[in-house]
Amino acid sequence: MIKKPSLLLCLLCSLFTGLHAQTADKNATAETKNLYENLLKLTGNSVLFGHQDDMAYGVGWKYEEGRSDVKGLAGEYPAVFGWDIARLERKEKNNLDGVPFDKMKAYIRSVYDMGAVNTLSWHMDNPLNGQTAWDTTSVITVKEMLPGGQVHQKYCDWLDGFAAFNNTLKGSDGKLIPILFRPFHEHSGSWFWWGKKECSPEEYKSLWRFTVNYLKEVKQLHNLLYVFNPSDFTTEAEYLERYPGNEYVDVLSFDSYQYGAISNGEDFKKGLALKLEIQHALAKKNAKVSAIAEMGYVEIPDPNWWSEVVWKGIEKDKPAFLLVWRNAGYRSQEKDNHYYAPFKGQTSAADFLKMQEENKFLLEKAAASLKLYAQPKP
Ligand code: BMA
Repeated sequence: MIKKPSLLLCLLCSLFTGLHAQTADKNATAETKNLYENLLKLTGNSVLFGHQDDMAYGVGWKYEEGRSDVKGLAGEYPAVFGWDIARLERKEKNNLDGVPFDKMKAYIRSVYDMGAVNTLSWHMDNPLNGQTAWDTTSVITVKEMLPGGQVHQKYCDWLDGFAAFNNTLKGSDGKLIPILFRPFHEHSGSWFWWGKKECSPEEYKSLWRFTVNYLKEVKQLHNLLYVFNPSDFTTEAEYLERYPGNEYVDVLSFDSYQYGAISNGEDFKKGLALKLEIQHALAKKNAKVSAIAEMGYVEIPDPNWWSEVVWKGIEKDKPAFLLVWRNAGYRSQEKDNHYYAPFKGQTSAADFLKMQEENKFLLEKAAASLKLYAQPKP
C-alpha cells in the first residue's frame, strides 16, 4: 500500500518532466534528443565555443584540409560549427559565400564524428521576387509563402531541396547527424524579408509553424533541433513577440555584435547580460536551451575582449554555446578585414587562450569528452 502511491507519484513526476523537457519533434532520433538534453544541462553551467565556416576558410587561406584559424591558435577545433545553406534554393553548387555544398557535407560529417555540434542558418532568397535575403522591398512575401499563397508551392519545393540535403548528412556510424536548424534568423531586426517591418508577428509565427510541421511530418526529418533567434530586445515581451510556441522551439538564442570603439565594450557587455538574463529565465521555465547563435566584434581590436567584455557579459547566465561569425578576410567592396575569431598573432589571441585554459570556453576536446550525442547521466 505504501509503495503504490509513491510509484504513482514517480510515474506522474517523470511523465510531467518528460513532457516538459521534450524536443519540438517528439520523434526526434535518439542522438538528437540526447544532444538537446546535453545542451540543456550545459545551459547556465558551461559554454561551448563556436565559429562559422571554421573548417572551410580563414584569414588568408581557403579549403586547406585540416586547417582552422581557431585550431591554428588553440591547438584544437571549436566545439560548435555554423554553416549557411543559402543558394541551395537556387540549386547551386556553392553557398552564398562560395562554400561548395559537397565540402560542407564532409565538414558536417567530420564535426559530428569528432563529437562537436553543427548548426545551420539559411540566408534564403526572397521566393516572391527572386532577390536575396536582404531584400526588404516586399511586405507580403511571408504571407504569400503560407498555404494558399502565390509562392507556397515554391517554398515547399525549397524545403524539399533542404530535406534532400539534410538526408545525406550521416556520420561514420551511419546515423543521421543532429542539426541545430536556425531559419529566419534575426527576425526582430528589419534587414531581411522576414524581418519585423516586413511581416506581422502572426505571419512570422505561421511561417515558422508551417516549416516545422512540414519538415517533421511531411518530410519526416527527425534530426533537427529548432533554434529561435531574434537580434535586439530589452524585455521579455519583445523577446516573445514572434515566438511560435514551446512546441516549435528547442533552443532560445539571439545574435549580438559590438560595433565601433573599444570603449563600447561596456555597453555591449551590459546588453549581453540583460539579454541572457531574459532568455535564461525563459529557457529555465520552458525547458529550452539558451544560446548566443551569433556574436562578434569585427577584427577584435580589444586585446581583452574575451575575458573583460564577453565573459563578464555571459558569466551570470551562461549560454550553452556562443558562436562567432566567419573569418572571411577582406571581401570585395568592403574595407574591413571581415573576421570574428582570433588566430595566431591576432590582437586578442592571448586573451582567448586564457579562456580556453580556464575552461571558460569549451572547444573540441571538451565537447568530445562531454559525449553530446549519448544519453546524459542522471
Ligand atoms: C554576413 C557577412 C556576409 C555573408 C553573410 C552570410 O554577416 O559575413 O559577407 O555573406 O553574413 O554568411
